Amino acid sequence: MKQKTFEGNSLEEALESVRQHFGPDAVILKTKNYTGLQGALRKNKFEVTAGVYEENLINFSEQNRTVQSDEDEILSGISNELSSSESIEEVAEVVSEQERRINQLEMIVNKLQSELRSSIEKKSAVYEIRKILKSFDLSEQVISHIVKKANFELSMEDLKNHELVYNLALREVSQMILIGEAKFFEKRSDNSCSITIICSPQSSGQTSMLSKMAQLSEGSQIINFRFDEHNSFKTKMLGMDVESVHTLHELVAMINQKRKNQRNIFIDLNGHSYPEDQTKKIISSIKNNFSNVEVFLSLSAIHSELYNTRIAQRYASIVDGLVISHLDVCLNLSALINLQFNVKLPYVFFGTGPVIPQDIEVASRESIISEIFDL
Ligand SMILES: Nc1nc2c(ncn2[C@@H]2O[C@H](COP(=O)(O)OP(=O)(O)O)[C@@H](O)[C@H]2O)c(=O)[nH]1
Ligand SMILES: [Mg+2]
Repeated sequence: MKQKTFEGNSLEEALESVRQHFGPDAVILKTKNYTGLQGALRKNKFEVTAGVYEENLINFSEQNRTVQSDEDEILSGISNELSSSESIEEVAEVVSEQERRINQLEMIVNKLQSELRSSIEKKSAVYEIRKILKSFDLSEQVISHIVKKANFELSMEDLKNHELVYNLALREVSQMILIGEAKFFEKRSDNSCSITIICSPQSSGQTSMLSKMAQLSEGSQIINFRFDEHNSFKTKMLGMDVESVHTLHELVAMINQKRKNQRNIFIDLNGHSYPEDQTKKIISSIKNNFSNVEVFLSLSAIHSELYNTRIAQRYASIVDGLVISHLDVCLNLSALINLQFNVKLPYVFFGTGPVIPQDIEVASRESIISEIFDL
C-alpha cells in the first residue's frame, strides 16, 4: 500500500487533495487538526494521512489520463479553428456588418411603427368626421365623398380640428346643391310666353305647386291636362284662367290659342294613373313643337328619399328641374342633398305649406344649408 500525508487549510481541502492524488479508493489512515499556537504558526491547519493499494492507484491514473487527453483535444480544436481561418480583423468585420444590418432593421421598424401610429390616428379622426356627418342624416355616399375630400385637402392635424372639417363639409354640401331658375321669370324681348309643364306619377302637391307658381307670373293661364276625365271645362282660380283638356291634340290646340295672349302658360300634367311613357310622349311633343318650354318634376318631401330618387332617375331625361312640396312637414332637408347626389336635377321651387299662393319659396342653396346645419 502506498501512503502519503496531505495538508489543507480545512479538512475538506485536505480530503480533496487525497481524492485528486489517490482517487476514490483511498483509505484515510489518520487526521490531525493543528490548533492554538501550533495552528497559528502553520500555513495549513489540517493534515490527513491516506493510503491506497497499488492496483487501485494504477486504474485511477489511467482514467485521469483519458479525461485529460479529451480536454486537450477540445482545446486544441478551438485554437486550431481560431488560428486557421479567421483572424481577429475578419471577426471584427463580421461583427460590424451584423451591427449595420441591425441598425437598418431598427430604422425600418421605427418607420413602420410611426406609419402605423399615424394611420391609426387618421382612422380615428375620419371616424369622428363620419360620426358628425351622420348626425346630419347625410347618406353614406355623400359622407364618403366629403371624407375623401377632407382626406385629400386636410393635414393630419387639421383632420382632428372639428371646426375645419365642419367648414369643409359645409362648402362641399353647398357645392352639391344645384339650383335652377324658372323660364317664366325671364323677360323676353319678343314678348313670347313661356310654357311651364309640371308632372308627377303620384299625388305630390303638384296642383297646389302649379297654382302657386302661376301666381308669381302676371296673368298666367293654366291648362289642366286630365287623361282620365273626358269633360273639358273652363274656370277661374285666384283670378287666373283654368282650362281643362284630355288629349294631346286638344292640348296642342289650347297652347296655340293661349300663346297669342303673350301670357305665360302653366300645364298641370296629371300623370296619376296615367302610363309613364304617355306622359313622356306628351312632354317631348310639346318640347318639339314650342319654344320656351320648361318641365318640372313634382316631388313631395313626405315621400321616402328612395322613392323620390327612383322617380327622379326615371324622369331625369325629360325634365329640367325639381319642385318639392311639403317641406314644412319635412324634418330634415338632408334628403334633398342625398337625392341630388344621385340625380343631377336642379331644385327650382319649394312648397312650404298648403296655402295658395303664399306657401312657396324660390329654391336657394342658403335656405337648404341653413336648415340642415342649423345656421
Ligand atoms: N303642408 C303642406 N301641404 C301641402 C303642400 N302642398 C300641397 N299641400 C296639400 O297636399 C294636398 C294635395 O295637394 P295637391 O296640390 O292636390 O296635390 P296633387 O294631388 O299632387 O295635385 C292638399 O291637401 C294640399 O293642401 C305643402 O307644401 N305643404
Ligand atoms: Mg292635382
